[in-house]
Amino acid sequence: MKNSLNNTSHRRLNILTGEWVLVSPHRTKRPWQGKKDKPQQIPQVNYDANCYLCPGNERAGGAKNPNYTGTFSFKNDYAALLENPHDTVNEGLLQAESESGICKVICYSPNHNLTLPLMEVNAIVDVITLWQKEYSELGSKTDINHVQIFENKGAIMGCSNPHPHGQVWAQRSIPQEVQKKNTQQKSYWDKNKRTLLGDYLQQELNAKERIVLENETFVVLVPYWAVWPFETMILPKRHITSILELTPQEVADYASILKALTIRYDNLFETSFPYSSGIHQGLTNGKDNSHWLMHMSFYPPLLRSAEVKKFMVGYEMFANPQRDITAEQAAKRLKDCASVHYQKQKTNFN
Ligand code: H2U
Repeated sequence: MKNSLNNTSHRRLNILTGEWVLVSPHRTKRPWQGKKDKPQQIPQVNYDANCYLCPGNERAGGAKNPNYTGTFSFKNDYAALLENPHDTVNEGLLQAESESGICKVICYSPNHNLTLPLMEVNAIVDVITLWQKEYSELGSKTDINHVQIFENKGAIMGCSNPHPHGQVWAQRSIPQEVQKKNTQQKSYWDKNKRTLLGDYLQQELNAKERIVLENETFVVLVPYWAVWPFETMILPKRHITSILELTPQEVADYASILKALTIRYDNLFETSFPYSSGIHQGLTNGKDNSHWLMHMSFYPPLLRSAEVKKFMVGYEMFANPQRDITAEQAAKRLKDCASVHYQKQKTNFN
């Protein structure tokens, strides 16, 4: 890090949300005797008769999956958002409003034990193509103003099943994380007629301190304001508002950088690396969303090994997020990881 903050407590601004993170790099050597979580194991079988996402199996709600051979999506049997809106409550200080939407589950592959880093790039292209289809179909409905594509990976992140899958929640209102980013990007756009994240990316490409990976279309970096120890963001180099604007070549570049990033994640602690990832992009409210630059964020919980995670407790709950390892140190650690998956490295030596 080029400035004097490297060894001292400081706070950094998240320009996308307007919130701050406290950084305490001097604290990285403190002893740790706390909780260890079991590392995430990749299942040994490519079909599990008890898995509710494997092809041909019955789901918990009684529906049967088709014998799908590529990607597959279905309406969540336990959807958090219901399709029919009900009443509004407005009683003095008690305020509530009905919220409607559609929740779907997206299976990345029929193969129970494949994860993104172990999938072929072509198969990841198919996942992105399905994301595009869902974003387009759900987003074109008049009562859907935002489409959230995300993935929880690993039991530690609350994922219910190791079968490779993600989710889409599409809804009427704009969720609050997205609302914050919408406001910040809109005010920068109105003032500068350039995107906030496009200008931020330029500054990062010049500084070179937090870049993890780069190809023709995308850059992976650890954001200056990262909260999670090994948080990253995938950003496009040109002004792309939503995944629908990606050309076929850009989709292929997206797939290959997703694979490259998740391989490095797995290699960092030689485990199937847990995270929540999500795509933030233009709203589907029918308005001009030129102020948006699409981006995908990865929030992984692991801190110092496959077994020790970062806790968002105490100060984080009552004050604001805090981290010890700096974004620059995290970027270097990820960048230095091998580009070949550790499981394949071992196979090659045999
Ligand atoms: P995770 O991505 O966090 O594992 O969630 C999986 C979703 O799958 C969860 O929202 C849904 C759950 O409601 N699900 C079904 O729709 N059908 C099933 O048979 C089991 C799980």
